[in-house]
Amino acid sequence: MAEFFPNIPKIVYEGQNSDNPFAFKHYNAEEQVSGKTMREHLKFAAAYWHVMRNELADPFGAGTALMPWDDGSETLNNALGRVPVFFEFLEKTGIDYYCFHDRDISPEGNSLAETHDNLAKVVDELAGHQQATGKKLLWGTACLFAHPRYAQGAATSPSADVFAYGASQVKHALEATHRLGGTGYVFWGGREGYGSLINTDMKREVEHLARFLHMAVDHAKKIGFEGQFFIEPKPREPSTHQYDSDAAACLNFLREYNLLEHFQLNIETNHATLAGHTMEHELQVAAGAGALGSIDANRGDELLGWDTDQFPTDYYLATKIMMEVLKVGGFTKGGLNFDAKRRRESHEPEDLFHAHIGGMDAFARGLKVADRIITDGKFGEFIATRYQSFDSGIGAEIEAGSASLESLNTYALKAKAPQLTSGRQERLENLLNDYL
Ligand code: XUL
Ligand code: CO
Repeated sequence: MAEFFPNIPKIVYEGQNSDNPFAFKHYNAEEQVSGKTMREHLKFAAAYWHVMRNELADPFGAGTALMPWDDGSETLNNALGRVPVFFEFLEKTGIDYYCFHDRDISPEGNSLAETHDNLAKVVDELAGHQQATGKKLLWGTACLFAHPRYAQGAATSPSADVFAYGASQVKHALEATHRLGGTGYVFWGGREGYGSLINTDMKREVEHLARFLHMAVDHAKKIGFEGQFFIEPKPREPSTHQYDSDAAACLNFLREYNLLEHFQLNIETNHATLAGHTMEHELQVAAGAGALGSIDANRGDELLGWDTDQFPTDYYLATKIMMEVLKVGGFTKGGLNFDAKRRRESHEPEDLFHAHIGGMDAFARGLKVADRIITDGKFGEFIATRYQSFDSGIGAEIEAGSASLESLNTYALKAKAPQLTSGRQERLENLLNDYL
């Protein structure tokens, strides 16, 4: 069998003292961390769009990525030829899962029917490689934002024909995900928003989006797809405002349109920061509604203000993320998808490996530290103590709903003036440093 990355060995764990750049320093797939292997905790996935399709162009210049296996054409043959390359990548990195958009894996045809046909053929090829390697699909999605027909949205387009076209694409992408045993299906509404309100009926567009998602839920039932639906929040880019702008907006939308029982959130770090939130904030908002489902792992750059999708190599970030994941009991149908791309300057195939090795090691380290922090219980105890006035007496009455303004007025008039207790933020920041 041809090797597409002949100079890259299978990446194995060598431990922290290794100076081999093609080895893991922290990710040891079979190592147990509180009752589960690292592989089971982390559920790493590679993004087909970044690994196989990202040419590393930016708004100022053409792509730089060297992809000797790719002839650059939008043909079915070229699409089929990428599949073994991707599976060699998964094998060598030891990444167990992957994610795709329909248009990453297969090209548009001359008609919609031909487009669907192309998809089915590549899905067959993927199924064969999954079978041979044991690799699994984490989630699939439909690309409803790249083609010019979706310039004004898909489910929120002012054109009903575009809506129908998008629906047709989702039908097939959902069936493809089902056929490949995907445990999830994602909606990221890249252009489901507006460029300007001057030409937009926002209320109508949001209602259309809800209709669209209900149709997907109904179709999943019909075909027996039991995977989890996810919405992936992002505030803007490419739209000026995206309706799924952050976790709170998504949850409100899902509740308003009776979709909450069918959806969880796929939270992406760089989207959180674009929304003006930390990743921990977005994860906690999702977790609070029982909707923390999956993660798109990456990071932004504080000096650039856009979705740079860099690889997550920051130990603090990975630790904070894994604390939230452990607190909800781990992933079920979701996982950690590297929705991350190399810099335009890192254009050689081996850079794909350095990038994923760094991300996997950061999350492995984050997992171990998060587990120690949670097991030690110091942060948990501090927070529990901080709120202990609600555990009994008047606080318990407030939480139980048995207090009123009247009863609290009577209480407050008799009670001593409230005393401030320190929040100890700096002390706790020092404590976090002790773990890292
Ligand atoms: C875009 C983004 C998408 C989604 C899938 O910012 O994150 O790649 O993850 O459509
Ligand atoms: Co993403």
